[in-house]
Amino acid sequence: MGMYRLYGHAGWGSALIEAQLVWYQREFELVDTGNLFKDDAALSELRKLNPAGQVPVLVLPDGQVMTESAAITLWLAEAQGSDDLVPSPGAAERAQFLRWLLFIVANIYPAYTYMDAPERFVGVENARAGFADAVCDRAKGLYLALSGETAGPWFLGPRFSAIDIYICAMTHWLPGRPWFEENTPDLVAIADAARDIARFGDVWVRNYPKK
Ligand SMILES: N[C@@H](CCC(=O)N[C@@H](CS)C(=O)NCC(=O)O)C(=O)O
Repeated sequence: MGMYRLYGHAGWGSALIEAQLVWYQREFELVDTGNLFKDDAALSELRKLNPAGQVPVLVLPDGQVMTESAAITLWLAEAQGSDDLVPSPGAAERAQFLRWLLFIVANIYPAYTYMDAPERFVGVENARAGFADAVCDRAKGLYLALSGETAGPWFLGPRFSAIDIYICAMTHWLPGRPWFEENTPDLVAIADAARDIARFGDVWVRNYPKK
């Protein structure tokens, strides 16, 4: 089998896919895009692969380009013939897995597009901070909803899944670890436990040196 090529940046959404490739013990080349918010040339270059100008981008061994972390998550499980991270069709956890995976990428994840770079969306300079705060409040509400659905010890119950990988990565992002600790301790517990899984090697430390 050929090699995967993952475009990303330490700590960003590429960590979601990096963790899965490591889990599946697949060889991959990591291409650092740099900071897409600061480097316009890097952003234009990445847009040739992903029109949204975002990571993760995964080039498959046959040269096809894949984007969208949830699509990649589902595809990798199929390609591996594994239900380790994605409950198979017919599994009891399948419906809730799909529901909350899509909830995360369709509802929570876009908040970062807006709050990470409010200047792209709000022309009036002194309205930007308020806009970013409002988007962050929306994300907080959605994280609280996610937290309310946590079965424990993992999101879906006794069974680890890719949703726990999302929770691990995203609890290192805004609104910041202190907020997650105070408001969604169950998500933080999942993140800490995921970081301790030896099979992930140094993925978490590489992307998030500090909890
Ligand atoms: N829907 C996408 C979202 C990806 C995304 O928002 N990636 C962020 C990094 S965490 C990004 O590349 N942002 C750069 C930008 O928006 O310019 C997915 O699930 O893969």
